[in-house]
Amino acid sequence: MAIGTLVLLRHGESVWNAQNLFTGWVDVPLSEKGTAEAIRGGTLLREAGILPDVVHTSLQRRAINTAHLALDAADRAWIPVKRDWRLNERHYGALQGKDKKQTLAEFGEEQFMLWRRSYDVPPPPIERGSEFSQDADPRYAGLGADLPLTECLKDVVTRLVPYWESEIVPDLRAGRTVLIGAHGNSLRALVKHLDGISDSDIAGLNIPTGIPLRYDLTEDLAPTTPGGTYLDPDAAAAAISAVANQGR
Ligand code: DG2
Repeated sequence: MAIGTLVLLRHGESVWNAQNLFTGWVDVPLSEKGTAEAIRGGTLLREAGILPDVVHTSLQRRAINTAHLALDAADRAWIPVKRDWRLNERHYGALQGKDKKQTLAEFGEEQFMLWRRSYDVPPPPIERGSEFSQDADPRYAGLGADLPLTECLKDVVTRLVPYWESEIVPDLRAGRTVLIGAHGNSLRALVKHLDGISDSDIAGLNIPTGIPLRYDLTEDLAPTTPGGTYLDPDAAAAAISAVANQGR
């Protein structure tokens, strides 16, 4: 028997996605296109008859605002919200603020893809106090030694799964429909966990902006449909290949 429905929503296009810059923990806003994608995501939820009862987001405005715009479009802006840094995007270390195309040209395909998609090779750490570091950001003041200076996907799995288990699974077990507003790589980490994707195969998985991905889960938290179901599969397929080809 299925327990509650889970919907994963990567934020709409951000202004740095539009400029092809590595973003990570830098708190950039949505672009105009991203705002429209978020509203469209909510319309898709409404049309599918999916009514979230609770929303979990990262601490980053592109995910917070996308979830809000989507819920507003679905007439669910009033539901309870939980936010946590464990849903944040992967910290992109010293690559934060760098142009993806220039990085590819400077370091070559192999290194570029190791940094972007390998499971366990983090980019070089960001320098404390540098322009795109978060060490003076008050929202992370309580993190202490947990504040990352860089992360690989494995690090994201390590910090995200405890939040999944302690905060999100109880909502699902209570029969709630849960919306998660998060990011390309934090959602890749969650999908890896849900679908049991291997460390090497996860390199080939990309998540498009603004298109809700629905999962129905069994009692033992296995997806009834492996990989879930995008609410607009054609748009998702096109957007997935655009993400895969970023930097080229
Ligand atoms: C992107 C993902 O994260 O980039 O940090 O640049 O989802 O928060 O826009 P998001 C970033 P890639 O790993 O796909 O290059």
